[in-house]
Amino acid sequence: GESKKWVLMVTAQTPTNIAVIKYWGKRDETLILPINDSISVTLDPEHLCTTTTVAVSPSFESDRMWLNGKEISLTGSRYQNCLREIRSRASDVHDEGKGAHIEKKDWEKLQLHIASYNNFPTAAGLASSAAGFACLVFALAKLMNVKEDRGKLSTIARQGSGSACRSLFGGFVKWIMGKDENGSDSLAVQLVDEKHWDELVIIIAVVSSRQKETSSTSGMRESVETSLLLKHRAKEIVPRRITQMEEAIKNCDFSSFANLTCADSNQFHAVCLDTSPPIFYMNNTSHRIISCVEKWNHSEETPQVAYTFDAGPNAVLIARNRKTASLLLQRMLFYFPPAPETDLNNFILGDNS
Ligand code: 2P0
Repeated sequence: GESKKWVLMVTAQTPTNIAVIKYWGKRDETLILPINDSISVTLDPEHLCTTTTVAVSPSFESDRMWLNGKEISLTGSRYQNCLREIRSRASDVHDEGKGAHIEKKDWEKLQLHIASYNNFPTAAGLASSAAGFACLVFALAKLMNVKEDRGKLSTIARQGSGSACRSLFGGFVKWIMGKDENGSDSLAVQLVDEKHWDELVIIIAVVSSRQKETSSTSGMRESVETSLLLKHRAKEIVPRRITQMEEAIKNCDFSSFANLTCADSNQFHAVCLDTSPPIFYMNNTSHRIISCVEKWNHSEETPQVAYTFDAGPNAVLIARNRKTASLLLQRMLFYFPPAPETDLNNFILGDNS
């Protein structure tokens, strides 16, 4: 096309996901291939999501990206790998209204502008990179008329951030570690959709919205290098847990689901302690939340709430139903009364350290 006036745009919204069987450790750092399968639940799109707009125009001079309104560099290999993989699968796009006619080969030369927003704190252990790369890859695939299924797109999102591959699907999702050296079979599959187990209520207790000290990427590298517990976990523990978790999810068996989720979170943090030097993601408040939930669960006939913690101190609490969720909130507010002058968008627990 001669006209430099047109701009084509696509906007997508992608929720983050929370692992109930954790991914921790890579066997290939460039392709981002994990040492074990993992299972996650994708949150509702209204909460904890990324919104990304991707635009293409002949008037753009270079690929550029803004994250939460601030320009960031796209030179990192993770962005470059995602952009290259998507561009190589682009198809013709014709927009008569705008006079835009893009042929497959044009996509190599056309430059992109990308604007992305998180509606939650970045890098506070709330998996912003998961929603971010999933959304970026999904939006670019739409813009460039990429004709691949979501499983294939998940292998591209994976190269941006491992956990991102799981955010391409709703409901419960498994990231299969795969066997190939090139990563083609390391992809996400949906186990059940979001309607399958809709009584569950997920509450995120923001213990601290500060940035974490050890990034997941370097943390898991150090664990792979130094933790014997991680080797044992990946080989002997996780495979069985994956099978049991799939069964629990299929049967909506909350008791089994909660036991597996809590045990796997605790083992992940034990691996962090087993790393040299040790990594501390949870703080005192996190530990108090665990005690509180454990006491409650043991005082009932069957578990009421599951907890899980990622690479940060914030608690993800999964209640078996709405009634339990309301009791859980009451308990949390009693034991951790909100400090004055807190950000009312978040539910911030007492000890804001
Ligand atoms: C997970 N986490 O399964 C685990 C549990 C944190 C604890 O995936 O290096 O940001 O980009 O692949 O995906 C966080 O790690 O790391 C993560 P990279 P990622 O959700």
